Amino acid sequence: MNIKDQSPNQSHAGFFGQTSSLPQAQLQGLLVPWEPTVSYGSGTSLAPLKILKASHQLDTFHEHYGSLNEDAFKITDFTDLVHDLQKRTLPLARGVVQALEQGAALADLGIQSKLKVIRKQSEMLIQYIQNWTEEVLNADQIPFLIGGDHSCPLGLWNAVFKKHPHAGLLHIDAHLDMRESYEGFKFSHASVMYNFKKEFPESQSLHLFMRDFSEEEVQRSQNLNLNIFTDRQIQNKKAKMSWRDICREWLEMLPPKIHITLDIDGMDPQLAPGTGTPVPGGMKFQELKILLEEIVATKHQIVSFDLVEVSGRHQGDFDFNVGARALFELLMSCMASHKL
Ligand SMILES: [Mn+2]
Repeated sequence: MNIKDQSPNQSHAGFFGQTSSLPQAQLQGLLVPWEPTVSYGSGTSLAPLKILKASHQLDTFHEHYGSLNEDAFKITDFTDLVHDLQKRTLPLARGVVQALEQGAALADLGIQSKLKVIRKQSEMLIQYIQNWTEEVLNADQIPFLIGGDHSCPLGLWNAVFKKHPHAGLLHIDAHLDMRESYEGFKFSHASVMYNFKKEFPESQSLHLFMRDFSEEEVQRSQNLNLNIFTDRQIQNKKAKMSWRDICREWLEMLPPKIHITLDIDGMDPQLAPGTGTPVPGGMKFQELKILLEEIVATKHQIVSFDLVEVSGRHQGDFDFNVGARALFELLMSCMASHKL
């Protein structure tokens, strides 16, 4: 008899009711509640622990993959370190944004000195995450990250693509994140893809459900050979083809090893109303599940993944419920792609 079939999870339990985890677990996750430069809404720094709480409500039996193997994953909390770094960046970032909104110039010395401190703190965090990821990869384990905003996973990507230079990046998002900087922030969530492509210009990448971007971002993307499918293009495709066939077509464009970065605002905002920069349109939850299933079915391997921008600015915990379910799908398909 399955105990969890009859009683709720204990409140202090880990993700998905995990009561203990093995240090040598095959999948190693990191909670990074970082949002140093958040632009519109705020609250994604609360996400990791709220997703954790919401994950207790899930049934860990998956219709397609079977039961979650609790011994196969371990999640490390980076909250203390992140909060230490963020204590300095948040007031400075607010100061910069307020000054810019009041018409100050970006070149203003006061603004530049604040930006310099924020950049330093961001670089420290990126380096920490990169070091952690390298350790995980050196132990032949599989890293994943729960943000936080979209600037969080850059250190993880750096380590993963150094280890797997021929991996592909699957990017689900409403935004291209190809700004050179945003509001002066070099390591902004809106610049993460630009920073990545600068480091790994040859990497193959697929960008799905894009629907909010600037002309400069599009031009920059064309120069760097990004495979972009906008929400509009996807809706047109869906009128002619089954979703599974569309997924198969995309997966043929990607190498065998894949990193997945899921910005929750790539999904339909009805699923994530509290995210920082919601945009109408986007991916249905069932479409995410099928895409992940097809990754496994076509024998691609998920070498790492991240889930970012989950937030609940308004009320209730629906955003975190969806976040926990998206995390569950990512975990299960990642494990299945490694036959765990
Ligand atoms: Mn986004």
